[in-house]
Amino acid sequence: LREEALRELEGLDTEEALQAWYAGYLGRRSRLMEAFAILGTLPRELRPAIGRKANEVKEALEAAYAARREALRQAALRRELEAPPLDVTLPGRPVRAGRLHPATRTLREIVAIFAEMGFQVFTSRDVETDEYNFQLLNIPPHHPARDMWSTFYTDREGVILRTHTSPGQIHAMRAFCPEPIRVILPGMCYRYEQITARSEIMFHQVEGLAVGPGVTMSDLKGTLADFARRMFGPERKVRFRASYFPFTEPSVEVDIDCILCEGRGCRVCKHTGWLEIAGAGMVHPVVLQNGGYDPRRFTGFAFGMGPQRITMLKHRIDDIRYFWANDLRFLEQFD
Ligand code: FA5
Repeated sequence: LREEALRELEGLDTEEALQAWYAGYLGRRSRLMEAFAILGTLPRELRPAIGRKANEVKEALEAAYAARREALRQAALRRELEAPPLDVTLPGRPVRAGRLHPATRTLREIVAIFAEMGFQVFTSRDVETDEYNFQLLNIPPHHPARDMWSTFYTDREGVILRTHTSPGQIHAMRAFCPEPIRVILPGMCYRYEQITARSEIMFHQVEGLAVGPGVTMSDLKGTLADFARRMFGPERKVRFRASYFPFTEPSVEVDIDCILCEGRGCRVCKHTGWLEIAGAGMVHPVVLQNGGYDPRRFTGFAFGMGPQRITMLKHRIDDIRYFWANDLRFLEQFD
């Protein structure tokens, strides 16, 4: 047994093989251990000699096992030391830099343009009350204009997700009153709508609000025309169409002329050649009053634009669903 075990041990060169060898020759079920187990059943006079012999074999195998194990460890160490050294001058793996989401980039661009015109950013909450989202904006319960905004309601009575950034107008007025105001309010809005290539259930809006003595409709037109030219280039035409919002009077919708050029040909986008970018108007006297201002002394203008649609126009994106789809093939195009 001893000869056989030692011969086998000589040829082993991995840790796993060594373990298997140990279990086979020195483990609880090995032949050697069986010899110890049956020692008590042997005739009394044979026991000391056989016991001694078995112990000798056990000690010899254990010593050989330890020596072989140490030899293997030394060999592994030698191999490691002889291997070529790590070249610390090799170029490292490139770190993939992140980039801003196209929606964030447009928001920042819009904020920067309005900042140049003297507007500061005012932030307002996403989870609103019915009172701020509708009633204080001159839209009482059961007013038919509520149909313009399909609303996400919550379990809490009167608590909703804002359908537009306009409730921020009331928050801003109440924060600034009686001082004049020139703010923009960027933020996410939520509508329970059919998702299509042009409409999402969540999208950004940038609200604008200016309140002061003698603010007029021409201030509104000048501000938005100037914005459009800074954002889309000096040749861009801006069109104001009469419209209706309960919180502005008069109300308008703002379009810019829209020409798409691809390859050799240019075409007007949509059929009319105009693309709507915002709703706007003069702040309704009731809304001014709800914000704390005396409508006989103060007037104001407000607008609400959709930066996703503006980004689509600027980068010729034909489907709004790309924005929140987290598809890197889309996102990586905006460097
Ligand atoms: C409003 O939400 C008014 N609060 C805007 C306003 C503010 C008018 C201040 C007067 C004074 P409207 O529902 O039209 O209006 O939305 C404004 C803009 O938000 C739209 O022009 C569009 O660009 C964007 N928008 C509206 N619905 C969606 C949608 N489902 N997906 C993406 N963008 C949208």
